[in-house]
Amino acid sequence: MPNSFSKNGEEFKEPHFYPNHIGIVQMFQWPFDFIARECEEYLGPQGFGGVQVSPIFENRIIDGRPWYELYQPISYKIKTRLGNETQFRNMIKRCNKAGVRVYVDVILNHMARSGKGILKGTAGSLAMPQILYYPAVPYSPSDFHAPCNILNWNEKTQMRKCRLLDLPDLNQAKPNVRNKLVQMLNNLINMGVAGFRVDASSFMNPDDLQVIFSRLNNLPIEYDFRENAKPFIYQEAHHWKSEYTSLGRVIEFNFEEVISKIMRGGIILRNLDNFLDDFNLIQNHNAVVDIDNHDSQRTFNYLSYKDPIPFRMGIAFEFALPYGIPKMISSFAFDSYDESPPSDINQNIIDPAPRTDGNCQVNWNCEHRYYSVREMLRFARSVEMEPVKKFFSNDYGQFGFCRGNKGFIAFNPSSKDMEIEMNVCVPPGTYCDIISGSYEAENCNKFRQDAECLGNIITVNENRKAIIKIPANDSKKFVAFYA
Ligand code: LAG
Ligand code: CA
Repeated sequence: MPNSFSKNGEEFKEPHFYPNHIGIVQMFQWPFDFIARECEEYLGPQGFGGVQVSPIFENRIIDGRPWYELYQPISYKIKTRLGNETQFRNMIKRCNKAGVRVYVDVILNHMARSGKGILKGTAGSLAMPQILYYPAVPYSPSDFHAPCNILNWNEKTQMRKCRLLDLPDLNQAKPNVRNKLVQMLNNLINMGVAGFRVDASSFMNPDDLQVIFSRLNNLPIEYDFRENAKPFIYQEAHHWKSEYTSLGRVIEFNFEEVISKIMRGGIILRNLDNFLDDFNLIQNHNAVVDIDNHDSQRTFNYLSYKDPIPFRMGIAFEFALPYGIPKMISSFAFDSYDESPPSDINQNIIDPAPRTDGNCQVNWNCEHRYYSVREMLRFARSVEMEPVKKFFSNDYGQFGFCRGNKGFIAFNPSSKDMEIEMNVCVPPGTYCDIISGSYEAENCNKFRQDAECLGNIITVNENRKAIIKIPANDSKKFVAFYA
């Protein structure tokens, strides 16, 4: 068979969503069983494209069980607080059956750091990080780079060969390391996983990654992947992005910052014509975007569940803009960086199961169940590939735009009332603003029926113009409707 590996990694840039599905939800720290149920009960029926599962492999147990212990692998056995291999396989089956793809957050850069003496992982395997022995893989000292710390974050070689946060750094140029990583990834592909978020990509040499990715299997056709389809790859690369866009997609982190500034009124969006250049964003077909993720939630003061109004505006803008693959996090509430996901006294993670009022169990945020998210998903699916047109903005930073003649959205991030007659592109008639609709309970179970409009009615005249009214003190601060 000819080597089908292309120079631009295009075969790794397809998310393989089922038809009429869109977007990825990072189910941060959700156990497999509960993700499976959520795929069936909510994510599939609402048209979400896929879920990103937190790291799945046996990890070092850290006192207090901080969420980040999952980022310290000890072996490639699937057994952690999120569940075991049987549960993992079951989740893949059920999510796919519900029309939702599964992507796994994989750690190829490092292994667990040392603790007190010999470590015992969540699957019972032993490891001796001080002397670089991980017998359950197995890895031994020659599989790692010589120990050094990253001191200068602008120095590429150091970044890639020294330790990130003191974590023993795998040498991906070694045949044994490559074999183990390829085997582990192929094993997941054979189980029906649709792709990977590659953790800490900029801490690895892109040439090594390219070799590893080129050895990945095709996705199995039993799960309705087309023939010769390759896994979707999106890399966590904050540095030297352009070196990674030829391998797969890259998460465009500048997007988070830009959107938080726009929605908090710190930047006025003048137009969308040069959006990518203006804000230094990578090309559309290379990008995965989000408003926040588990790191930025804790590290930066960007938008998150903690800032409800602009956060919802940000997600809406993300889904309304035809840029990259949209991703969002479904997270848990926290006060301190280290906090464990909601757990019981036996340290088992608590079922987020939505209660009868539609809200999730205490401290599970369930952002993916926000009413406005659900409606924006429908908006995005109904405007399909239509281009942005008739962008409008003013000196207050109020703005709006159409998606072809199919949909219109407007935002008022400012502290000034907005009442403007705009060209909204859709045919004359009356439309339902999907955002002002009652929020009964925030994550309510009540779905908008096609016949009823819970929100404001917008009247579009013969010239395709309508009055768009968003008071400064509006509880949502944006308006959207579609034909
Ligand atoms: C990532 N991207 O490159 C993840 O998105 C990020 O969440 C991971 O760090 C990091 N790479 C390594 O996979 C997380 C936590 C860190 C945590 C690390 C390892 O954000 O805080 O470090 O996982 O568990 C923790 C301590 C450090 C300590 C380290 C080693 O916070 O102080 O040096 O463990 O013991
Ligand atoms: Ca490295």
